[in-house]
Formats: sequence, C-alpha cells, structure tokens
Amino acid sequence: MDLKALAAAHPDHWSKATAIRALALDAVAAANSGHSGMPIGMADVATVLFEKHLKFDASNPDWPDRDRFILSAGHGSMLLYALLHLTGYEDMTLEQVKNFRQWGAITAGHPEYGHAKGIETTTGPLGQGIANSIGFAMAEEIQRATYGKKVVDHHTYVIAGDGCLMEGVSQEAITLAGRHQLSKLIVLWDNNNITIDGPVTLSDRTDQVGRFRSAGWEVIEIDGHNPDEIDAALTAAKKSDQPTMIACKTHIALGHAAQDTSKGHGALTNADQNAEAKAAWGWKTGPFEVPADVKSAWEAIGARGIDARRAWEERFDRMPRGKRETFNRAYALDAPKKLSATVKAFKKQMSEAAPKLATRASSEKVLEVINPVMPETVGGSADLTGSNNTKTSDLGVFDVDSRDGRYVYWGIREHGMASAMNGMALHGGVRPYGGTFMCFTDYARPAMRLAALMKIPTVFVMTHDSIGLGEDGPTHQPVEHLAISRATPNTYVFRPADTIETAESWELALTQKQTPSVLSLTRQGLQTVRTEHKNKNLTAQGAYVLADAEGKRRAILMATGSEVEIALAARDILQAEGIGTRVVSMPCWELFEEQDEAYRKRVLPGGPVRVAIEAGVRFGWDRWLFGERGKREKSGFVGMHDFGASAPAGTLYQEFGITAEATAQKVRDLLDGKWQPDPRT
Ligand SMILES: Cc1ncc(C[n+]2csc(CCOP(=O)(O)OP(=O)(O)O)c2C)c(N)n1
Repeated sequence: MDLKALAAAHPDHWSKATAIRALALDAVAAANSGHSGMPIGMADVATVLFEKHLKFDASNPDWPDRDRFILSAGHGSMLLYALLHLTGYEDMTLEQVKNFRQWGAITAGHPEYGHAKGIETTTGPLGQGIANSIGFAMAEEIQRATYGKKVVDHHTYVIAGDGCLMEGVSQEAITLAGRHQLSKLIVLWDNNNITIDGPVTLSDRTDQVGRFRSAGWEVIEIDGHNPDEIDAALTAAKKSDQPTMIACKTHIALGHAAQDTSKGHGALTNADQNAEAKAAWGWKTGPFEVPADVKSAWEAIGARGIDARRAWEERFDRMPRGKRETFNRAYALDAPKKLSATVKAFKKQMSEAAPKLATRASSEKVLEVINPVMPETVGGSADLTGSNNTKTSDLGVFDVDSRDGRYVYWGIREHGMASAMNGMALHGGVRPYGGTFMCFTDYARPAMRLAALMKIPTVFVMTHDSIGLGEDGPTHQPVEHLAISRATPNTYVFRPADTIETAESWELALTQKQTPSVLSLTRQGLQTVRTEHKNKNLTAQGAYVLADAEGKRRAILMATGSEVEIALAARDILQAEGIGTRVVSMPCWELFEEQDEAYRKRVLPGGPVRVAIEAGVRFGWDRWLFGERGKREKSGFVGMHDFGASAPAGTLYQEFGITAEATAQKVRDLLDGKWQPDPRT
C-alpha cells in the first residue's frame, strides 16, 4: 500500500483515522496485551461511518433513536474505545484509554456492556455481536411499527471479522436477517484474510459474498481504505430494502512491519517497529497524544447529532401521553401497573380450579393473561412453538409485512435465537422470551452466559425438562442442564411445581432488570400442589414450606418442579408411619440464597434428616443437603446418576428409582443410621 498517496488523497480523513490507529497501537503496547492490527486495519471504515453516517450524539449516549454500532470483532476493542474517546463520550477519558485492560478500568480487554456508554453489547466471543444485531434490528422494526417512524427510525451497524463469519452462529443470524429483510442492518466485514493461525484460507474457502447473497442480503465490495468507496457503499446500503453486507478489503496492521500477517492480529509491542509504523502514517506526536486540531475535528463529529437529537425530542414530546409513558416505561424495564393484579387473579382462579397440567401448558395460560397487559413482551420459539407453548392468541407474528407482530418463528436456531433475544433486550423497549427444549440449552448456552454477564433480563423458556419427557429418549432428556444453569452467576433458574408457581416464576422473570431467567418446564402433566390461594408470591423467596410435618419433625424433603408431587406422596407414606415430614418446594435456589439467614433457617432447620428429589444430577444439591445446618450422614438424594433412556415417562421414573416409595425408604434408612454415599457424588 502506498500510504503517502492515501494520505495525500484524503488528508483530513487520514489524520482522523490515524488518531485511531495511534491510540490503538499505544494502548496495546502499554498494556503489553490486546489486538493492534484490527483497529489499525478498520480505522478508515470506522472513521467514515462515524463522520458521515452514524446517527449519534456523544453528549447523549442513551438517546433511544440513535443508530447502534456493534463491534462484533470484540478483540479489536481499542477501535471502539478510541472512537468513543475521540468523539467526546464523557466517561471514555484519555486516562481510561491509557489504562486499557487494567484493573478497575472501563476499557476491559473486550468491550463490556455497562462499562461505558457507547458499548451497546459485550463482544469478544466471536459471532455474538453479529447475532445480537439481528435482535437489535428486529426490535427497531417492532418499535417503529408500534410508535411510528417519527420516533423510531435508526440503523444497526456491525463490524465483523473473518472469525465472526466463521462461527456457526453467524449462519443462523445471517439467514434470519435475510428472511426478515432487515434492511436497516448493515454489516461491515473486515475482509483481511488473517486470523490467529495464519491466512483464512488455512481453514476456510467460503465465498462470503455468495453466502450472504444466497441468504437474501445485498452485498457491496469495496476497498476498505478508500474513504470515497466506504462512503458510497454506506449511502447505497441505507437505501437498500435488504440487509447489506459491505465487504471491506483491508490490510490488517496497515503500515506496520506486521501488516498482512497473523502477527499483526495480536499485540504489537516492538517499540522500533511501532515507531516506524507511526512514521509511515506521518504521525509525529508522542504516545497517547492527539493533535488538538484532530481531536477537535473528532469532537465535532461527536456533536454532529445534537440537532437531530433535539428535533427527535420535540417529536417525541408531541406523541400522545399514553404512548410516551408506555415507551419510557418499557425502556426503563418497569413492569406495567396491571401485572401484579393480573397474576394474583390468575393464581386465585387456578388454585381453586386445581388443574392437572404440564407446566409448559401452565406457562401458556400465564402468558395468555400477561401478554395483553405487557405490550413490550416479544415471544418466540426455535421451531417448537407447539411444544414450548410460547405463542399466545394476541401476539401476532413478526414478519416483513407485519412488523408489529410480537411472536418470532426463530426456526431451528437456538443459538441465534438466544443471541438475538439478547440484542432485543439490549436495544431496549422490548422484553424478549423464547423457547426450546431444555436439553438444547447447550445450543443456546454461549448467549445465555452473556445475558448473565451483561446483566440483561432475557427469558429462556426451556421445556421438556427431565426424563419426564419420556419416549424421545436420552438425547432429549436433560440431566445436567439445571446444574449448568445454576452454576452460571447472575441467572435465576425457575423450576415451578404447578400452575401457581409457574405464574409466580413468570412474574419474577418479567420484572427483572438485571438478571436473565431460565424457566424449566415439564412436558408431563402435574397436580396442582398450591390449592390454597395466597396473594403473596412465594416463589420470590426461592423456597418455602409447602406442607409441614405433623407431630415431631424428623424429615425434610426438598424438591423442585415435577418432583414436588413425589415429595408430597412420600410425605403421606411417612406420616402414615408416624414420621413427621416437611416438604419444601424450591422453585428457585438463587432467590432462596438471597433470603436472610433467619428465613433460610426457618425453612431448613438443623436436626431432621434431609432428602432432595430432582430428576436431574445431584451436582449442586449438597449445599442444601449438608450446608445450611444439614449433615452429610443425615442426607440423601433421589434423582439421576447417569443419562436417561427411551421409554414412557412412568416407566423411567420407576426404573430410575425416582418414586415416593424410594424417597420414603431413603428417609427410613437415614433415620436408622444407614447412610450410604451416592454413586458419583
Ligand atoms: C468464540 C471465540 N473463539 C475463539 C476466540 C479467540 N480469537 C480471538 S480473535 C480470533 C481470530 C479472529 O480472526 P479475525 O476475525 O479475522 O480477526 P483479525 O485477525 O482480522 O483481527 C480468535 C480465534 C474468540 N474470541 N471467540
């Protein structure tokens, strides 16, 4: 590349882009870690995007109608930090840039949502950003259809690298965007042919242009260092009625000795080489020094959107008051006033009717009453709508000609669905929930983890939650999945026992602001165990005494979901033998953990033997069995110790020994001092 010619052709552009390059080079060198080459290679594209196209106001980063910029190639975080600093985002100070990747700095190794304004999502796990962006674009469409173009009319821009496009989740995302003609989604592909191990061609020969086109995208191919071509491509992309991928041919680590090599991908720390690169760029100032005229040119870009933002505020203020309130309430993640009363009335009705229902069917009944009073919910399923029971009559289907539809047919794309739901939650104004089989938590897991890390309240509806699903067999029967979700920090795992607990779980999931929820629901029918109506949400305490011991309390049975009725049946057997037995329903461990010591002690006092019953693996149960005043030699577990099998549910429960009689026997053995270690504990 002839850098001198590039600089001479567009001197103003060149100095702005070089400010990004120099800051990235300096910050990575100072941290002695990070990725220099990608920000250096994509600086031209980012500069044109921010200077000429992105609608934003650095002094008002939360403006709801701003364009969203997503750095899917999160390892290039210094590109984003440099942009935010240069354009004048208040919290992205030069100090923060200097402290790149250091303890306490907002400039984390990869961009983390919540660390700084302007970071729209956490990226780093490749492919997540581009998959999130589908949800951002869908949320924009839904909101535009709901509130009108005058108040919702923005684009979603993504910078994605070869790694993002190689990850499987990108295929799910790309095909969804194409199918739904998400024309306000624009992906800029950093087409530099370099990954960590070497050239992309080591491991891939995909025709990316053909791939996107076949999925229904418009594709524009450009030289990613030519500002005129970048500008023209972005202008054309905004006019397209399809999503657009702009393939930007770039040089990783442009102008550095490591240019066009995989060495250029990582941390460029050689001081001499870095000095030579700066000389080649014509950059004369010291480390972290941006010439005043260049900084003020960038700040002018940061202020470019002020008028548009003010005009938007005026338009917003002219919207009818009711609409404004709903808009603001949904963005603030506040629940509608009617929600609590609606759930209470439903609980009363159901505790009287006491239906025998699978909790997935209970869930549908709950959603039938909640969705009409909570217009911000957006439901969906990964091609299991009839099994997940996620669709209610009032939602309407999101489609090209019905953008106000609130139900998404995600297709067989669990990972893409989970990631796009995160994108919707991050966009704001909508509350996404989506379903698949609990076993396929595995397929959605990377996005579920990021929801927890980002502190966003995505709701994952996981039905067919145990061997209780029966004949589909061990490929579909989750055994370790409750443990995996419970092991994830900042995640509420709800496993309700009946319709009442299901309603309470939904109320909790849909009022969270910073915690995602997993709803673990059965395929098989369950008795109503809460036949006495209580206005209070007992699930909010995580665990509670469902049936207390009569006479001296000698045993405590702890169970969740479908096994609560087994615990109650075991209690009947034991009480008939004069063994006072308490049953504790534990629909949400994490909420129980949050209760104070006095409450936990009341529910789980020391003394009696304890048996936990759950049709999953034991992992995690020890906390409740012999933490919390319990004793190892006085505790036992009735559940799964291996994978399930293909047979009717009733047979499986018998064969795997998850029965009332087996539970009662375990209690008798423990009371007789015949404790035995469980297999594989
Ligand atoms: C899911 C995931 N797998 C692996 C990595 C580790 N990783 C970080 S960057 C990278 C290579 C990405 O190549 P590319 O997107 O072409 O980036 P560039 O070399 O252009 O900077 C890898 C494998 C990751 N961050 N996320």
